[in-house]
Amino acid sequence: MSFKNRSSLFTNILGGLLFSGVALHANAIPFEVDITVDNSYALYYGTETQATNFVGSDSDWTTTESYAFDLPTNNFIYVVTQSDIAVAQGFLAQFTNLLNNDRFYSNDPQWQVTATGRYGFAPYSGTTSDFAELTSQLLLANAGNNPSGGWVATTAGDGNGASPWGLRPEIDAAARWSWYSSNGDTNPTSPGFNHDEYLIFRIAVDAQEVPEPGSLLLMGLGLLGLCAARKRRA
Ligand SMILES: [Ca+2]
Ligand SMILES: [Ca+2]
Ligand SMILES: [Ca+2]
Repeated sequence: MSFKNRSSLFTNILGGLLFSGVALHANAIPFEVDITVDNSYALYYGTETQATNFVGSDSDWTTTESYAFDLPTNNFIYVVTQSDIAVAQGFLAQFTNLLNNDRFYSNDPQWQVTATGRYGFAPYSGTTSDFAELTSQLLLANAGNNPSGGWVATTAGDGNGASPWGLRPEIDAAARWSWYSSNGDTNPTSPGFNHDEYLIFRIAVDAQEVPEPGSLLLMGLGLLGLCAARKRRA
């Protein structure tokens, strides 16, 4: 390959990196979610003030569901949960950013939770009335006007593998079952108890999760430098 062709090759690589970097930065992050909840959940995402998308739901803690979706940057992931108020309850999940394989769990300290006090009214179907229910509860939580006094820290319980659930094999052993504690219980995942359910967990995923155009530019310049160095040696 002549230097001229090699130069244009690296110019194309640089252009491709810059183009993809800008495009990714502007749009969304592809996520894979592996999740189960004792006893039931629905997964949504949206803005800070509105649920906009329903991803899925389930009511069997023995099965782990897997979902893939593109999360618009600066959106929130919302997990609605409710238990049967018997034996134990918990939220166990892992979230993988498919751009860079970064992974966080249901016990990540950046999660927040809010308690609605609306046991039996969890929006589990993604219907129009469910979006209205969830959005109205987001607004109450944002105003601090609900049983938990707004958004508070989650409380991590036992790790994946603990009794009574045993290991959920599709989820890393590092993940922990988490819940909201309404009564000071330092491990609210047992015994069965209504901690002002239903609950809403949320986490913000900001643009810093996405490779920055600046770092891609540096990578591209590095490739050009490598090309120039090779030419000098030849
Ligand atoms: Ca399940
Ligand atoms: Ca239970
Ligand atoms: Ca306990």
